[in-house]
Amino acid sequence: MSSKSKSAKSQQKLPEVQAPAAAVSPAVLDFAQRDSAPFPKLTRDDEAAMRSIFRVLTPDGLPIVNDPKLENGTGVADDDALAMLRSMIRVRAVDERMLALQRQGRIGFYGAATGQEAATIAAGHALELRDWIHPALREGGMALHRGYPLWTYLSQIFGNADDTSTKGRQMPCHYGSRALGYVTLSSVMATQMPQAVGTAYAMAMLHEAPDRPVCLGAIGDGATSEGDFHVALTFAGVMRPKGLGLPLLLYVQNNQWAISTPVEKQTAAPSLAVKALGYGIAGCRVDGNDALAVLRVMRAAAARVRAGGEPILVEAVTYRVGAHSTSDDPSRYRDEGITKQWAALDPIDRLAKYLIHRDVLTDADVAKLRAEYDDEVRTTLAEVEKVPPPATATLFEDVYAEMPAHLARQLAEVEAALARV
Ligand SMILES: Cc1ncc(C[n+]2csc(CCOP(=O)(O)OP(=O)(O)O)c2C)c(N)n1
Ligand SMILES: [Mg+2]
Repeated sequence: MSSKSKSAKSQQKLPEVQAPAAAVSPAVLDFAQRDSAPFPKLTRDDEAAMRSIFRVLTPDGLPIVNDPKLENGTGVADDDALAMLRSMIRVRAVDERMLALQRQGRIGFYGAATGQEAATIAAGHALELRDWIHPALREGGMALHRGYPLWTYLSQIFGNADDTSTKGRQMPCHYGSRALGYVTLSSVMATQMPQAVGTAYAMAMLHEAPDRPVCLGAIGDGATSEGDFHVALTFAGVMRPKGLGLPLLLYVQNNQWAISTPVEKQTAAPSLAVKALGYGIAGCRVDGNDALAVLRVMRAAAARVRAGGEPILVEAVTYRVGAHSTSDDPSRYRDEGITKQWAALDPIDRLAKYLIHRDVLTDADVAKLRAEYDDEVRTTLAEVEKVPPPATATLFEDVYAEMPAHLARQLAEVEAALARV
């Protein structure tokens, strides 16, 4: 560029452009301003519950439901709300740290539940320890909430010698614990549903109503398009062990995206819960960013199926604020301006504001909790990273009761090769 045109350009007066205020997306507005629907009846006749959304708190954490017949007016004890908040903050701390670690090349993969902590933790909190969970990718926090040690959780991500659940043979996030009734995650979408039907059937055969262990099968919105979802709902509708309903909770975290496919492309149905109707079982929708609402619905649903009632499909409406996984870049297929609007409906802030409103916590207490869990993750991580990989022999174990000669030979070859490097 010549110096003449340069100076002409610099003298040019640029028009003052006012950045337009980000328009609030109609979907976000509709979600944020929705009134709470009445508490769902959890029967197959309650069609309204399959379209409208039950919630207890406003997006600012103020109670919408204030029923003098209920504990605290909301139906949730402060201890329960606090226990959930703690786990939600802890999961956020783990997720944030794991995302950073993957970017630094220290772990290979991670799937965060950012923005979905209420949907995950409150559903887990509604269960008893003897209940079973068949989780999908966003439910790792349920395992932590049940007592899965952070050490083992992080070891599974590294696939090190302390990865007692998968012995370094699985991708990160595939935690599992027999003791905690937390079945190892299967990556294959929707497999959780028929498996959960089977586990619920077993619970019904082994235990008597009204006190049966319950099984929760969890999937995402995208998995509702898989054949397994429909297979499971068919069985859930017709299998009646001992003449009773299955102790089964089918739980769908509708985070509105299945990697790059939005939920509108997944189905033309007015909700995912309404799909239960076609199979003759109960369904309902709950605000998945409202821990109190999720807890109340899931507790009522668990009590009902425990006692012998019909199985229930619960759709928790939430939003995947982050990427699908560390292998994904959502800015390539969605408007991240809208994501920011969903992020403003953060479930952790909402529950924290409620507890501050109730004088259970102060702002400083919440900040302290965040710092405490951040610290726990950092210090545990520093030690877990020092744990060596699993022993070479574990590559060849657990298929046969006794290692056959050809595998023993291969193990010896691998060990000899490793000794040379
Ligand atoms: C049967 C099958 N098809 C495709 C995939 C690849 N895949 C992994 S996660 C995913 C999207 C899952 O979306 P959703 O069910 O909404 O759950 P979310 O990840 O949003 O929690 C896909 C397509 C898979 N794991 N299994
Ligand atoms: Mg999804």
